[in-house]
Amino acid sequence: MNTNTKEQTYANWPLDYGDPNWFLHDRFGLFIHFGLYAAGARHEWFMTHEKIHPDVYNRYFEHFEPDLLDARVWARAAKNAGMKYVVITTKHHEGFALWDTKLSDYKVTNTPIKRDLLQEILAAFREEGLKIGLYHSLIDWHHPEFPIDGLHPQRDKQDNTGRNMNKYVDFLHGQVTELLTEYGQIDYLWFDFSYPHRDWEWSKGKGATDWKAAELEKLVLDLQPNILLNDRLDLNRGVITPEQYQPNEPVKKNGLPVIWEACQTMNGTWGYHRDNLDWKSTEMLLKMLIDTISKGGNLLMNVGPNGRGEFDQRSLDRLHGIGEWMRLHARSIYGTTHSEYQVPADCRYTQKGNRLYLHIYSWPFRHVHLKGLAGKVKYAQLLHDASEVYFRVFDPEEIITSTETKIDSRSIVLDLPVQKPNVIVPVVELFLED
Ligand code: JFZ
Repeated sequence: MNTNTKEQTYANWPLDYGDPNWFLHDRFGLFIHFGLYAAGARHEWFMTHEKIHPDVYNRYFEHFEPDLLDARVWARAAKNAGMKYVVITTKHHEGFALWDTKLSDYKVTNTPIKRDLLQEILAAFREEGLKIGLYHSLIDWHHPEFPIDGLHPQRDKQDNTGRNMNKYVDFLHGQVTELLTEYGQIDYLWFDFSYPHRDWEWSKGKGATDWKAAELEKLVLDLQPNILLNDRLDLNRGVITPEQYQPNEPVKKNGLPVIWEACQTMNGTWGYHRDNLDWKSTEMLLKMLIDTISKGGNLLMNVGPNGRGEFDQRSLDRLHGIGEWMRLHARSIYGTTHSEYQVPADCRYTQKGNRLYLHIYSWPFRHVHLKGLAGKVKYAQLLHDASEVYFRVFDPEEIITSTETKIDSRSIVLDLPVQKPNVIVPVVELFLED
């Protein structure tokens, strides 16, 4: 018998990729961008924004000493916010390694802090039961073999004499091998990023061929067969990663659903940015989380710790607010997904089997009409306090058709209190007939 007939469930998930079920269940992760750019404190791209030469950028290396970094505090903050996995930058475009790599001197153990911070961080998050993801930059603005292109800090030179991409690729594959052999089980690898379509005339953007991406992917799967991969290797597979925008509807490809994960900042930048004031409110961030799940995706929410190794108070406040909500509403998030029911205005549905969750973004005056649910709801309650919500079903014979009230015969109408409950986004849990 041919056992090899299993079909793909998701358009972007090859059968030889790891089992994504934990990821689809867990829904909510913490992204951490931490590197030398924390000290510059003005966006993780400032090395190239300001065209800084590695010799000058070295000052951040020489002064990198996040002495207050207690990874257990980070891990607890994530866990209390309801996050179930973490994705931490091992190396960003600046090229600095947050672990004790043997392939370069440009690493955390050669800075004043001297410690292998990656090891501490992974241990602490595992201790709190979170799954582990690594962000790894394909781009490297420090490595002397990495060919200069239009994104590179030294782009004004327009000269690649002495730079050999093959040598850089060996280094890239070598560092990935270290990360996947010396740091225990890695659940998710988040490569960043490919830009093959960019063209500056004197240079082109880099993509799958440049990274030897198919080879790299095979290496990763050989070393860690259960690992999940994102889509930024330019191989047209893996978790799709909308960045700093929310898809408008559930994401599909060739008629099949896809696995996707929005990544979002709290203030528009990924690395710590001292003077940036573009902070989203806790309410906006929470609504982004719910919105993502209602469209069948995951949310990876970023914190950029500061140069002392602490989460900024503004980030902590937001994580805390989300955590308060998650404590009471976790079951409308974990294991849920998009619902096919037509959602009323200013609301989002999530669904898990016969539990349907109505998230009310804008509190209405006493009634919400839910289409297509007549005869299908056994019981309804507010989720945060398990208080019953009355609802009425209208028999088609008894439809009220005065000019004021026209009720769709297939709808139910919820009776809500006038006062909005004291939670950021109230949720009505609807128990559907089996
Ligand atoms: C990338 C990184 O450059 C950024 O610093 C951060 O780590 C984010 C999560 O991922 O963001 C991108 C990716 C692609 C482009 C720009 C930013 N692009 O194609 O211009």
